[in-house]
Amino acid sequence: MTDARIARLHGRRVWDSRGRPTIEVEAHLAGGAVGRAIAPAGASTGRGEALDLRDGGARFGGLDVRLALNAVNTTIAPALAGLEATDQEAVDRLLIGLDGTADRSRLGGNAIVATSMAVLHAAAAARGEPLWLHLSRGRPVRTPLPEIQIFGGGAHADRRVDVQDFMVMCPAASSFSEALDWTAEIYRTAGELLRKAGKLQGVADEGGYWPAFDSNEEALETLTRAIEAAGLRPGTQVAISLDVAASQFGKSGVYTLALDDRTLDSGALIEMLGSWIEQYPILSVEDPLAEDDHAGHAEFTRRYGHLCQVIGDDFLVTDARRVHAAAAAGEANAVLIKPNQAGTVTEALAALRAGRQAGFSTIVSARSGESEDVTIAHLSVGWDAGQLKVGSFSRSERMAKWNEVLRIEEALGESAEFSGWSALPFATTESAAVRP
Ligand code: 2PG
Ligand code: MG
Repeated sequence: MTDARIARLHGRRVWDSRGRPTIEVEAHLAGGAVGRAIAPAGASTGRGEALDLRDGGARFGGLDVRLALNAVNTTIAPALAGLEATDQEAVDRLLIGLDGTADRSRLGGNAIVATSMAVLHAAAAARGEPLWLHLSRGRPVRTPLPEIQIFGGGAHADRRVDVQDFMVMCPAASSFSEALDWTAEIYRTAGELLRKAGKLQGVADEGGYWPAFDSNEEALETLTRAIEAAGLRPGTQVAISLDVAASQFGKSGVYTLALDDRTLDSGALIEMLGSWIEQYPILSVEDPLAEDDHAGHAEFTRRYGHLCQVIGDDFLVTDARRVHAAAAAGEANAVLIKPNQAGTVTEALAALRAGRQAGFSTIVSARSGESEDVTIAHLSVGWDAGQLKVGSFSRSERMAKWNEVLRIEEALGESAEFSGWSALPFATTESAAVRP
């Protein structure tokens, strides 16, 4: 291993997949190793997330990042100089202390996460290892089950449909690459169905089709038909995964579905989602209720947690303490892991470990604002998360992550084990088969 002490950090402003400014950090180590990472950005954010610091004012719609960039180059860089890049916990502890706020609003969650991930990359480079291998520390790993968006909605498609993500998972595929093959056919077929119906309006923020559906349920019907038209069996081979992102259309137990022209209380929303679970091959539901609706989450998990994965995203914000609390209260059975929600790599790993300890499934996830950065592809394998959610099957900021996992799968060679059904411990092919 070359000398892994941090010699120099450099922050620069780059642009994300929405054409908005973001932070890239380069970490240069004493022995010559270099690591680089770019901060992603959410659109449907949870209240408990690390703050994405933006300048405000008129420039770029208030989204410029000069304050956060300045924090990297003038506050963070000198403070980290001389630290061992391989001691990620010490680096992240220092970053957290340097910021000193609960929501990372002084230096900016974007400045902090880009630095934390850049140091991680540099440490792997100093060891001469690919990042996934550096993270696995010799433990066995699996390639993740991908959750891939086919239709976009919610905050990512100007609320064209209320539900944010209509995704597919291919747990019966024999490998990660086969799961992508199947998804490619479904994505293409879904596009054809929409085009023929005159309902295709381009693609949403994460590359899924921006659909002109007349109801939320029409998306589920169309997706099920697309799976069949692609020659695959809904339920036994390919399952549907939803990100309801309910905080976007509900709070204090009142939910307004604009497309369906309905206002529901928690109980009625649970009923509606439950009827979808009974009618369609849904094996995963993210944020079924709003982030403030603990009782709703508990009720939904009690009723449907044996049939599907109940993921906390905005609800758990990649926070180990919230994961422990939700597990104790039976409010979820899976946790989304977003490094920029937690703030640092160490905190994201702590949330993943908390989930694993509680028997939750774990899903490493991208944000709606992304870039060519592929760190999360490596985290999903190196941490053996079991699942990876990146958005759709188009647009290069999404494909970069899928393609990176293909490279990792190839590097793993014969020993590459695909997580497949093992990522969904509650589901058996039999339990999925009883549904249409
Ligand atoms: C989510 C993410 C990614 P955003 O809600 O899971 O789909 O969206 O990055 O906008 O929070
Ligand atoms: Mg979400």
